[in-house]
Amino acid sequence: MNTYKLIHIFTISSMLLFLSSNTKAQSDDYFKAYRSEWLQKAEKNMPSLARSIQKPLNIIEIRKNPEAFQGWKAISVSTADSLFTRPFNKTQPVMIDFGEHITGFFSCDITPSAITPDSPLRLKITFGEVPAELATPFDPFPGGLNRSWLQDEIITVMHMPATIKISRRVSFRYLKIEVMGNPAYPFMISSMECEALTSAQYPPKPLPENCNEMIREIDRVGLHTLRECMQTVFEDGPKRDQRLWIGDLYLQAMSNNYSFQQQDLTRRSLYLIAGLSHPNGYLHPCLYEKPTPHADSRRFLLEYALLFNVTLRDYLEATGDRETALSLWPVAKRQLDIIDTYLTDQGLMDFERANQQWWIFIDWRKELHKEVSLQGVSIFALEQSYHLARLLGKEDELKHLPMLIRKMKKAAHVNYFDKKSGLFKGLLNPQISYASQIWMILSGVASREEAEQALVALEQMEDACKPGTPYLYHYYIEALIESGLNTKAREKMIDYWGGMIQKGADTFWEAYDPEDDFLSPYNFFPINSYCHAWSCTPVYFIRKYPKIFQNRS
Ligand code: RAM
Repeated sequence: MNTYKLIHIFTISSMLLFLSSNTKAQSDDYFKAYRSEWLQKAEKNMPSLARSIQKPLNIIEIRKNPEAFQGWKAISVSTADSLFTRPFNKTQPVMIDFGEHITGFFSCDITPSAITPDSPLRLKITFGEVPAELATPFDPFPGGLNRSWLQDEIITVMHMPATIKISRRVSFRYLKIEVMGNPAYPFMISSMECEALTSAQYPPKPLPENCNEMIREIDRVGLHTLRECMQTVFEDGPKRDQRLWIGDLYLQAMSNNYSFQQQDLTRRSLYLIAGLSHPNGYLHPCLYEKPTPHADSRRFLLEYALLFNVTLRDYLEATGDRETALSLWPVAKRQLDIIDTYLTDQGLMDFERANQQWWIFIDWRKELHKEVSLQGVSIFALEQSYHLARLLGKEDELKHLPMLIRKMKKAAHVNYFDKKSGLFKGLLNPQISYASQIWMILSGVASREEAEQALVALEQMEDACKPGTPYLYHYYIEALIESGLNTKAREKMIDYWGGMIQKGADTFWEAYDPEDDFLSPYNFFPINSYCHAWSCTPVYFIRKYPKIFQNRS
């Protein structure tokens, strides 16, 4: 059984236990007084979607190439127009490149040619964000998520001419059309288009001319990634899961602050999350908008609930919108009770108990041990929440926090810092991971000197547990900057996100390991999302730190 399924079953059962005990104690609705107002505000902040018509660019072949990302390369063979004037070749699939990643509704016109059609026409259309999705057989399906996320659609055309509209919203750059069965008549695909959607309205100012070429490319692809994920909420990925996740929102919102500044979208997302919280007041990690907004109540994710507070603080600083921040302050305050529940007298988070009752995510790397990260992310959230309280004049409500933060930092240092190696490691598992060092730095447990040493030492450790997603890599870059390792932050960004570009990315990916093109949290790489919200943050770094990222070298 793959890790995703295991996590899933495990979290559902422990969650049910946790929820039932919690709801019994708190049978009333914690936010009864506010809920409907929050949901109304979410509705009021619904952004409009900008629509544009995108046309196909080229007919392509997808050829095997061991040098190419996942072993497949798209090669243009002619312009797309040539498809529209000739009878469709029934034996060979046709593959088309739209030239860039698009999210929207696809349609095409089918016309008979010469002989009267004597039977329905059946076509299979497969949409792919990357070339390998069109070249890899989907069945038998080995993945850990539902196969239905894969974008292959079968359509039956009863009469011609006809306009075919694929009813599901698709997310793709490439598509493949195959004729199914054996129609005894020629036909033509006389046109095709995609109505592309995004709520990102105002493109940010371009980077200065003299900015390094690769950084400009990273910024362009990052903006495109973010733009595609900006729909009527911040989605995690327009192909999959098309959902609002708090952890993704945190990174999207901060990148949005430095780019599109579409603040109604952040406001809507924050209000939705609050309005759909569990009756016990804790936040569900993700939610769906359709048919009507509802939360995914199967799983709770500990650090995502806490990251709501950090997102709210960022939002307040970026917008000065005290009204929203004050309205949502009770939510932020409630999330801090999660930390209290698992805090030992010593000032450490009780990892084993928390890990039984919550999903602690940190990264998709399955070997990762998360004890130290949990302590770090909890301290980080407490600090940020206190900062939020100060901005709102609410610090009196959190009087105990400064002392608690000091205690937790001290406990972390005493228990997790290994003086000999200069690295942080857990009590339950001696694993050295990037995640542990990152969270000990971002929480301020490591001194500046220790932080710098730990990050440098990590690189010498071949067997350190490395990030498997741009999500954790974001925090890595943040930790490098925090430790004064600016040049390294820049180099690492160019290596990692530039690495995706060199492998052909025109939007950034959900999972990426430079050494393993097939890494998939779901046991089947075609179901990975290749335009994924949490990977857009170079947009934030490049614009927030122009001195580090916007020079020529
Ligand atoms: C996946 C999605 C999402 C992420 C969660 C934890 O299902 O990729 O982006 O936030 O995992």
